Amino acid sequence: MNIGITVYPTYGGSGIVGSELGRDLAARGHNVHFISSVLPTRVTELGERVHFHEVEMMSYPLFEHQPYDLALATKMATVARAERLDLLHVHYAIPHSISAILARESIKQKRYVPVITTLHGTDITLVGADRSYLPITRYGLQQSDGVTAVSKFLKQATIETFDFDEIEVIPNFICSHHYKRLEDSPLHAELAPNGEKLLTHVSNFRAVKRPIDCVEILAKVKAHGKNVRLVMVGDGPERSAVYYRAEQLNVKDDVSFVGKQANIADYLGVSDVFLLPSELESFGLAALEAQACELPVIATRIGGIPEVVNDGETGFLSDVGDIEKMSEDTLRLLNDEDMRRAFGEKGRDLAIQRYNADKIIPQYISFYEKVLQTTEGGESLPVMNASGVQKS
Ligand code: GMT
Repeated sequence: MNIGITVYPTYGGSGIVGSELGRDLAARGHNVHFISSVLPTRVTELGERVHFHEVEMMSYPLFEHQPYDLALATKMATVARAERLDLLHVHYAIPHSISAILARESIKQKRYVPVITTLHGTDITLVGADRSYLPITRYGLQQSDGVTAVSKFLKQATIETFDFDEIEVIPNFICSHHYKRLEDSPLHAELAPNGEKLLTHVSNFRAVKRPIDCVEILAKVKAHGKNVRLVMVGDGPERSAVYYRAEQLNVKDDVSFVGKQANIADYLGVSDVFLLPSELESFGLAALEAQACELPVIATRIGGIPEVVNDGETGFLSDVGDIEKMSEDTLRLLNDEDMRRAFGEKGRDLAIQRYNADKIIPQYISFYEKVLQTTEGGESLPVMNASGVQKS
């Protein structure tokens, strides 16, 4: 298949999922065309089957804000025709599904290019549910040729907010070869020079992730005399507030802010406990990546997290903001190495059994096939099997 993929290229889990999906589809023999403002961060190599089309923005004095959505729609339409795309798969509803629908409509006299929208989280729960975006988000859902959501929670949230239920749940995924425990990595000695245990948090430091709670937990754990450091991976709007709180709590020197990292698995692989105290998480890709690296997860019991983390088996779940319990649970794990390891092993087993790429990518391919079969023009297109071989 020739597949157009659009993601937010620099920020967040939806971009990671869309990029890794594209890379995996290319490895299975499909042609993937990324269409976005810059090359998505996880797309490190272009090649025979992985292409990038930059959205070009014209600046004009009359435009108070440049109309990215329209420029994206134009690029999608141009690429769809030039590369004979079979479908456009967009990640995050706003504005990507609207741009894709516009692109589809603008060229449908020539050929019909179906639009598949994958819902990731705040596109439904925060942005889409806001009154200013709700009607256009509903329109995007209704007009897409297929809609997927990354968790059962998100599907239910979409039904409740938008009264729209034609949604296939296809969860986030990991590559089990890439995410694993790393014994003897030099990074461990760098982050824990005095043999400290490492608590790690990975996010884009938005308020919804509550990264300040991580330093609160660190301070409480340290107050119990634990030799521990906190590794904060990522960057975003809350970073300076986190730093400030660490100073106030007198734990600033026990925190490593390592910024955005291309290879998160390097950090997860050398850590001991993962912290995800989010206010809302439709799935919790970071928790899945941590579990794949044998890290027990301390997280909140919200959104799709209970679908990913088994409370009392692969981590511990708490109410949002319950720093006391999250600190106690972290201490339980740090005080009991056998428990920490057992949780880690179970977490990796769960990640591989339920969420390995080998299981999830074929679900996307089957979904594409289903959409192509039910949309105009789909019958004449070659359909590949999961290995990239054309079906007869
Ligand atoms: O919805 C968002 O906040 C954006 C998105 C992102 O780009 O970071 O995150 C969501 O998508 C991830 C990948 O599907 C999920 O694993 C995250 O749980 C989800 N974030 C939230 O729901 C806050």
